[in-house]
Amino acid sequence: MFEKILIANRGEIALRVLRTCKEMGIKTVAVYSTADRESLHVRFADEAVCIGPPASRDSYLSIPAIMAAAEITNADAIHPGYGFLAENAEFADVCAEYNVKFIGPTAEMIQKMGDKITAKQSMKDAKVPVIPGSDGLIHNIEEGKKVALEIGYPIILKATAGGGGKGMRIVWEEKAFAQNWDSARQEAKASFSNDGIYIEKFIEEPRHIEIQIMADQHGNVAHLSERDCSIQRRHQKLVEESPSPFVDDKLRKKLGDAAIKAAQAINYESVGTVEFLVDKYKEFYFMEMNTRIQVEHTVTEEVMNLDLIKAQIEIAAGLPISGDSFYPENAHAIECRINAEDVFNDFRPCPGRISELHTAKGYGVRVDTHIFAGYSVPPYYDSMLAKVIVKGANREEAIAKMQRALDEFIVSGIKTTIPFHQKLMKDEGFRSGDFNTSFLENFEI
Ligand code: MV4
Repeated sequence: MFEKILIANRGEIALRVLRTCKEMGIKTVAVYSTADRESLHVRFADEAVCIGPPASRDSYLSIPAIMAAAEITNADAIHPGYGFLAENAEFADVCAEYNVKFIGPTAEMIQKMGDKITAKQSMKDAKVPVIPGSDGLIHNIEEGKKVALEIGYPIILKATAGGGGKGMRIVWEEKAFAQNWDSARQEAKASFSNDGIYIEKFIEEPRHIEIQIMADQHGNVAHLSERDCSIQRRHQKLVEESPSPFVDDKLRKKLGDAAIKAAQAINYESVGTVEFLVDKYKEFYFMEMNTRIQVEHTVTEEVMNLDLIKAQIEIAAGLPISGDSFYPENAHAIECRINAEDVFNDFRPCPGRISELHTAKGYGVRVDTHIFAGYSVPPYYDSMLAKVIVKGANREEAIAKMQRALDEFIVSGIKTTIPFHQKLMKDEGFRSGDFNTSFLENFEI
């Protein structure tokens, strides 16, 4: 097992990783920017190294700064958390070069899944269902229109380097093709320095359902059931739950088998997530694979009764997973993301000082957060402050528990997304479980 892990992240996930390291008897190194000097991950770690000024590119995204911190502290592994360098193949490569274990998959696996066309082709070869579309990149408008006509409108243009909706355009009819082509390419080029575009049939009002998997270095792959992440706003997830109200045992088995096939196809190692779009007929399609631990891993932890960070560290150390079948508890977990945002003003970020704090507590409630009374939310990073995760015997009980948890979660001094979640938990559409990724487009807070 590792002796000392450097945590190349900040905020709640740095704390989350640190806690498991402590429980496993592993020493920890925190890294921090000058904006995060007073953070809890710095206070609770065995050692802490300042890696630069507030801007991410000069600190949490600086590979030289982080490798220097690993070197001077003699860390034998690095946990990247999520965001920042978690899916940076070059970083994984540099770690390998320095003989520091990157706690995640290899650079090659990250690269394969990071390029969407390569990923899609690997899945097609492995007989995982993919969305009908172009065979690779589209080179010009003429070729694009031809492919679109064959598939049938509406179609969607996607950036091969994409993710998170950037460089994505829906095209409803041929006469709108050229204009959308130009804007998709421009956005892709500006965002990823890669203007490669491909075409897919546009799946209308799908659910976003993802399968958590884990795969060890010995060829064992297991899936850990699904999360429904359909409640999103502008590609930012706000609520996740497990099980999905839409997934029955038959669909769960099919999704699980497909996710395992996906991981096996690339000899995947580590924890990971296979994302699917599921249409109203319960047909499902591979969308992308995340090669990191995700924000919403906690809902899976609650229903599976399993520490996913511990599993990730054990896998990285070469330990085998304990079997190939894991079953969820007869329970329902929901997570609400509490962000420092003004929900009445277009979810505008609202950094500032937290003057008073009372987090939710009690039976079946878990709060993962790095904030405390007197903490100042810096303006430089992601606005997520806390995750409220509840577990109940069924969905109705979980919603009731979330409502009472949100009611006793008090943050003064800054605006948060709590009022949004309170409204959502009362909404008949949400409560019915009959929603899709378009749900929040017509939701008035
Ligand atoms: C799609 C789609 C419909 N049809 N692809 C959004 C982000 C990127 N990962 C892929 N996305 C989508 N791809 C086809 N062929 C709809 C979306 C989509 C979406 C997907 C998951 C969750 C929320 C979404 C919101 C808008 C669009």
